[in-house]
Parts: sequence; C-alpha cells; structure tokens
Amino acid sequence: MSEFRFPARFLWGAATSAYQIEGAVAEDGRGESIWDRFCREPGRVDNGDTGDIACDHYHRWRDDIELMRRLELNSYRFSVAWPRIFPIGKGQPNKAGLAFYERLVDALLAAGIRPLVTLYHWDLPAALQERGGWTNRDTAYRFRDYAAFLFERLGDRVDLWLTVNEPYVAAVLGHALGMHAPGLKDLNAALRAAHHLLLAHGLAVEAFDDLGMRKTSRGQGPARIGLALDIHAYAPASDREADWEAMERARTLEARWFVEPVLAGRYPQEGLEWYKGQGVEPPVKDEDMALISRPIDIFGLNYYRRHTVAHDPSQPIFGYRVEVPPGRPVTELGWEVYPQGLHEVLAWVRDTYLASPAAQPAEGSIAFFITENGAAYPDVLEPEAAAPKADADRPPAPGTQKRGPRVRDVERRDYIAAHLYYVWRAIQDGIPVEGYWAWSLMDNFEWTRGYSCRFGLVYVNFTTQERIIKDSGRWYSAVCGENGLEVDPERLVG
Ligand code: IFM
Repeated sequence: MSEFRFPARFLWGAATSAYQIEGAVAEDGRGESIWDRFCREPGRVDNGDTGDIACDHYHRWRDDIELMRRLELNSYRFSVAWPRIFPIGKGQPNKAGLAFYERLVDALLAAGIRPLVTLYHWDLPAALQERGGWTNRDTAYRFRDYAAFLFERLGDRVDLWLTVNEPYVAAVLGHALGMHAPGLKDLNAALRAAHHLLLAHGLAVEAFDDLGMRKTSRGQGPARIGLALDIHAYAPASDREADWEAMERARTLEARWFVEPVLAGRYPQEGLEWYKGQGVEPPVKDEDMALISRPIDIFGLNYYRRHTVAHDPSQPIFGYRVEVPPGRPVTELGWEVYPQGLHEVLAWVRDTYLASPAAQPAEGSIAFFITENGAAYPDVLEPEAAAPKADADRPPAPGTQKRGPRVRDVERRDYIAAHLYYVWRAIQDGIPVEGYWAWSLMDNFEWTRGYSCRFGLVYVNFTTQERIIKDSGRWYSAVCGENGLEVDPERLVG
C-alpha cells in the first residue's frame, strides 16, 4: 500500500441533479418539466418509476447536508431545476423556488461545503418543449435569462458554476434515439438540440461576463464558470480498418462534437461531413461559434467507462456498437471499468485542445474538475445486527454493541479508489485537476432505469427515505478528510 496525497485545497465532493433527488414536483409553484411528462408515458422508464418523490430531498435537504458533513465533503455539486425558478421557462420568476436554493446554499456554506451549481441537468420546462424545446433557437436565449437571474441572485454566495450537463446525452439520447426526454427519434432535431445547448452554454457565459462575475483580471467578480461533458475512453474492437473508423466516428460524434466548439470554436470537419451524408447540418449562425467558444475556467469531465467500438451497419443511425472485451470487469449496467481511461481522457483534452498557445482562455488557465465518476452495483442492505444479551450490571464489551444496517459495497469503493489513483497520476503529469465529485451522493432516480440501480455513497430506502452511509461512503470520508488515499497501484480494479 502506498499513500497518494492530493494538492492543498483540492475539492472533494459528491454530485446529484435536481430531478434525480428532489421530488416535490408539484410544490411551491414548480412548473412541469419534460421528465415529468416523459415518465408518465407508458414503457419509457423501468417499472413506471418517476421523479415525483425521488429522495424527497426538497424536504430533507437539512439531513442531507448533515450526511455531507459526515462524509467530510468540502464541496457539493447539485443542479437547479429550471421549472422551479421559471415555471414556464420564462416570464415571472417563482420566489418560492428560488428560496429553496437560497436556503440550500446558505446551509451548505454554513457547513463549510462549497456549492458547485449546474444550471441545466436535463429538466427543461415542459412549456418550452411545447415551443420546440432545444430544437428552437429561442430556448437558448431563455436559458441565458434564467442563468443571468441565478447569477444575480446566488452569485454573491456561489463561486463555481456549470452551464449544461452532458449535452450529448440531452441532444442525442433525447432527440435521435428516443431514450430520454423528450423521446424523439429525429436526427435533425438532435443536431439542432445539440447546437442550441452549446449556444445556451455560450450565452450563459456571456451573461456571466456581462455581470462582471468572472475571476480574472478583466472581470470584477470572484466566480468561475464552465460546463460538464461526458467523455469516454475509446478503443477499436479489432485491428480491422472498419472498427478503427467506427471508433473515430464514435469519438467524433460523441465527444469532439461538443469539446471542439467550446475549446476551439469549430465543429470537427469529419463530423460535419458525416452528418452531411445523413442530410443534416447544425443550424449555425454567424456569431454562434464565437459565443460557444467564449473562455471558460472549468472543464467538467464526467467519466465512467471505456467504449470499445465495433463497426456494425445494423445499428440504427450511427452504424456502430459498443462492446466489452472478454474478461474485462463491468458494473451492473455493463459499463467497462477502465480507470486509466480517466487519465487518458484528461491528457487527450489537454494535448488536443489546450496545449497550443492559441488555445483558450486568453488569460488564466482552465482547471479540470472531475464532475462525475462512480458506479452502479447491486447493493445488499444487511439488516441491523442484534446486540448480544447484555449483562444488566456491566456495559456491553467493545465490539458487541448493536450494529446498524450496513452496505458492504467493496466494488464501488475499489472503483472509486482506482479512478482517484489515476486522477492523482494526472496531477503528477501536470494536468490541473482541482476537484473530484463522486456520482452520486445518494442512490437516486437513474433516468430510464428508475430506481432499479444504485450509484450512491449513501443507500436510500425509497419506501421510508432512510439514508445509510455505505462502506464506500465511510471509506470516501476518510479520503476526503485526509486529502489522499492509500492504494496498492499493482492491485487496482480494471
Ligand atoms: O445519473 C447520471 C447523471 O445524471 C448524468 N451522468 C451519468 C449518471 C449515471 O448514469
């Protein structure tokens, strides 16, 4: 075992998103979101689950902050539900919705936990969807207004902001593959949605600067902003040329399509050509790429797995499938556990987009935040162990006290430990990673999988809403508290 220490002031956190944990979907004036509607369509979500109650965090946020304290987190990433702030996406703000986040932020700060706020984690106001949602350019401008409102109201207390989370998933799974809300199967819609999500990001960054919030010599404010992109590691399924091409296509359409506009102000040429071959193109207007590539301070990386890509013309639209090489470890969702991929992706982003002097930002440097990383495993809750009969006159002997319920999630602990080791390696290689947010603080609504799989450091009983810190959470609290971990690099999972 060796000890791997992290830089002073490293941010140790856990992440959640509004629809996945809050519940209270019809309370205090919250408007409907596209996920409320999607969940009610038969067959969309496993078991007919919805986010109506989820983890009831809207009512239990104080207890949840206490859990964060016990986990020794010094940061917490959460998202704001746009329909709580603007129930129909625009117009009059809803005071009660804002008040919820003000209370949450104040209590986090009082507990010494620094908020990292995501503005959009997929819960678009349903009223905007009725006008085309992300396929409508106007939605990006409504997002700018919503973002500016939050910067003004929370910007005195929140200094870390993310605009959009995983625009690839929102655009492609939501509009081309019909797997996420709003459930469309239309490639042109997906490309429009992707562009408008990127534009929304750029417009929000512009609003941030207009309000003087940025922490640079140009701006007046103390805050930093960026976005969170999901990027996998990639490998070809074989040495066949077709598999190499399929892998490059996957990387281009899933990752480069989003990284390149933000960091280099252009769409990848290969991607434009591929989409053109499908008869579609992004609806780019003159000023768009300059807006989308406005300097950011935070590059948020959500990393979970490796995609081993095989050419497969029978697959709809993109013509490739993702495989797991034989014998490789997988999580409950069948995702390959490939921790060194986290280092590979960080190095790829830095070397491809940030190494040249012309790379943005013009001043200051981009920090990497690992905004999500974690795994679903089939947790088993062991019931409370009965205490042995006590001698009435004597206190119970050490180790014989009644023990609470327990989740021995060794696999999740090993998954996180291995990934943290590669974060540490990346830092040694000069990649400026400033924080790590485990996905997720607690078990929650996992989109189309509903409550059937668990990602939390904290176990949630969805009937009673009882929370139980899993063994992985206890272990993670020691890592956070000690600002480092002990692992044997020769024996890491994956
Ligand atoms: O639960 C999701 C999260 O909302 C976005 N990133 C991936 C997680 C696990 O699937």
